[in-house]
Amino acid sequence: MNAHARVEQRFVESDPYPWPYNGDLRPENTALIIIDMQTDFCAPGGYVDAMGYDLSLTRAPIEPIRKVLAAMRAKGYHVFHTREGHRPDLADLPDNKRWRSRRIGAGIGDPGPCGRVLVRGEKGWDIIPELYPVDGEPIIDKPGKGSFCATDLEMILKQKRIDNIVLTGVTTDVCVHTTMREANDRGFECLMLEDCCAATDPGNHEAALKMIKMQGGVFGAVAMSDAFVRALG
Ligand code: C5J
Repeated sequence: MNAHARVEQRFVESDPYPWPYNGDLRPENTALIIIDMQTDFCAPGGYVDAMGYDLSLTRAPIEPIRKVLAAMRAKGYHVFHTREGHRPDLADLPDNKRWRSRRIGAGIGDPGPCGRVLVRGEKGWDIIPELYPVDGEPIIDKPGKGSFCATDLEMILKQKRIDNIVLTGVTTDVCVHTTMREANDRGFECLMLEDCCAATDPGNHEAALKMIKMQGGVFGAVAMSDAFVRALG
């Protein structure tokens, strides 16, 4: 008999290839990242609401994410959360980001119904109760769209020997896509869960999914959450 135990391969039914590419899907090497499911992005009185977008779009992934989160927690997978936000003194807020947001009536750093828009520590900046982190789940505070820019996410992922990243949250075309691109460039194997993400424009959501699948999966693969949960066994 072979002295080496045979390692079971596990794949998710996904597009454009069964994910992960090498079948090495285990709790030890795989992390769920829930991106920016904050009041500012998906509840009344926050940043997205102030911009006048339809909150039912960014709220649609809450229930599918909740199911994936429960399944992954139960099986001991890594879970990370991110929050977009700036220091109260706005030292990390680029002038052009503030200018652009003010121009459309949702000034970052300005007072709003949920406190100062996208400012750390304010009510609007907090993660929504349905998806609140539990002890031991790293929370990455990021000033930009990508979760790797000006954060310690890469260091923590490397330290925990994580190879595979499952992306969820909002918005598909902005923070989730930027994070996926950053992760793919760093060699992480990425899966976006289609129904666990949303954009403020449905056309952008669809386009963002299509971009991932080009060139044989240029940024990774895309799956529905039920297929993903099935693959966890
Ligand atoms: C945006 C994000 N859209 N979380 N942030 O400004 O996607």
